[in-house]
Amino acid sequence: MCSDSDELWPKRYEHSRRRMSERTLLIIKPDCIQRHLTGEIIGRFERKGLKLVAAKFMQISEELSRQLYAVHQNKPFFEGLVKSLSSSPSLVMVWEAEGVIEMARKMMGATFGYDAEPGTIRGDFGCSKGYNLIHGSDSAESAEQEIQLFFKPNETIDYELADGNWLYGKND
Ligand code: RTP
Ligand code: MG
Repeated sequence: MCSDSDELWPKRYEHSRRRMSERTLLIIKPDCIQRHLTGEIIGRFERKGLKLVAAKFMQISEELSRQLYAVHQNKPFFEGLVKSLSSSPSLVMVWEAEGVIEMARKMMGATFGYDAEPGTIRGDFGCSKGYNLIHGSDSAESAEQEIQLFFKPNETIDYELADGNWLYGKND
C-alpha cells in the first residue's frame, strides 16, 4: 500500500538534495594541525550535519597562499600571512550544505581569537591575530574561485548522505 506522502516522497527528496548544492572551501591551517585540533574542528562540521565532498592534506606553497589571499596583497600583514600558511601542512577541504558558507563562517567566529565568541572555533581555541586555526570562504564567488585553486572538478565527490532526510526533513 502506498500513502499520499509515500508517492510524494521522491519529489521531496530530490528537492532537498538540490537545495544542498552550496559549497565552501575550509582550510585547517598549520597552527591547528600542529596543535592537534584537526579532529576536534572537523568533528564540529560533521556533527552540524555538513557534507564533506573533498579533502587534501598538503603543504600549501607560497605561490598558492598568495593566490588564496590575493585580496589582502596590499595589507601590511600579507607577507606574514603567506609565510605562516605555507610554513607547515594544512588540511584543505570542501564542505557542502544549503547555506554552508555563512554557517561555516559563524562556526569559525570573528577573525581574531581574542574577539571571537566562546562556542566558535576561533573563540574556543585561539587568542591571537594570525594564528586563527581555520580559513573559510566568505562569499559564493570566493568559494567558487578558492575551490578551483585547490581541486580539479573530478576531485570533489557527489554522493548522498545516508541521514540526509533526518537532517533536512522529508517535508522541506
Ligand atoms: P580567513 O580568510 O583566513 O578565513 O579569515 P577572515 O576572512 O576571518 O579574515 P581576513 O580579513 O580575510 O584575513 C585573512 C587572514 O589574515 C590574517 N590577518 N592578520 N595581523 C592582522 O591584522 C591580520 N588581519 C588578518 C588572519 O590569519 C586572517 O585569517
Ligand atoms: Mg577572509
